[in-house]
Amino acid sequence: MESADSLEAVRIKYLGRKGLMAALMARLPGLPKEEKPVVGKEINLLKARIQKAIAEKKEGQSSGPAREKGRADVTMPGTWPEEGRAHPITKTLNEINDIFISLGFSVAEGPEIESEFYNFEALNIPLEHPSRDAFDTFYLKDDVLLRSHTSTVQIRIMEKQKPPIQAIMPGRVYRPDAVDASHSFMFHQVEGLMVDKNIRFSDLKGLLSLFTKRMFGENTKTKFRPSFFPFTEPSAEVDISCIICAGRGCRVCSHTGWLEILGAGMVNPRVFEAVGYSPRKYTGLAFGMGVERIAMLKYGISDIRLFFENDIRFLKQF
Ligand code: 2NL
Repeated sequence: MESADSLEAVRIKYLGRKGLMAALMARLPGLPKEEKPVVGKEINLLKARIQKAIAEKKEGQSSGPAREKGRADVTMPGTWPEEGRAHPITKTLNEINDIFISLGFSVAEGPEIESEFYNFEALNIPLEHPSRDAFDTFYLKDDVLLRSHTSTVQIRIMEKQKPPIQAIMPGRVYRPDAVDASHSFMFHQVEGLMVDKNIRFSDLKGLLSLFTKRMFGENTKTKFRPSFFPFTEPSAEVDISCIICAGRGCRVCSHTGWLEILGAGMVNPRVFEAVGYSPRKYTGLAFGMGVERIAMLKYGISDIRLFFENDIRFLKQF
């Protein structure tokens, strides 16, 4: 029974760089001219036979019932291939999508590179308006920029389709934020839009209360605070009762009992005008949330940068 080592010794003896076959080859130049090709061919044939014989021996060593040959310890733990999994942002995004899909929303996607019309003008954010600062994003050249919200996709849908519209738009967005534990120049957003006759603020409240309960648990309370967005009127910031302390007050909620999770409002009539809908005929609700923020709250992650560093020890935990 040959061991792998003795087989390797045989290989080196015959086929190695200084082996017997190489020595034969080295004598070729000394032969008469007409014999050279004949002998060279013979040597090559011989080499091939040796190679084949060694390969066959090797095969015999690794296959067959190794247990009987006494080489394998069957009590050793097996080896597994590393299993892949979804990134925590992808997981959270899928969860958000599934909730809205179950409520009859469709999912729409669009380009990350946009024009000023879709990113600003159509959303009632005029060139010189101060509210543009928060969204003023990365320009590739004049009038070509990375979108700062996925509302751009909603504008594209409204341009193409008539109400009723009920859709969510997940995707990457870009903002001029300095990176720290809770900010990133790139994050993922899910925006939602519902447009029809007689969509009311109560629909918005009902929809988002239902969403927060499905996402964070049945006992989650929802609170709407007045706010401002250029594309909605009225606008609200939406808080949920703290999922750590259930509203009693703790470090995570800065002892307020509440956590801010999304922005929302009724679609500003000027947005409808920009896409050619009649604001007298239709009303709409809209909302937007940062997926990273939702994932951080849900999984208790304290630094947004962990999502993008791709440290396998972090990613393995989800
Ligand atoms: C946020 C808050 C929000 C919207 C997004 C929207 C879109 C259209 C019309 C009106 Cl087409 N509104 N989207 C409304 C309110 C808030 O996002 O920045 N969350 C990360």
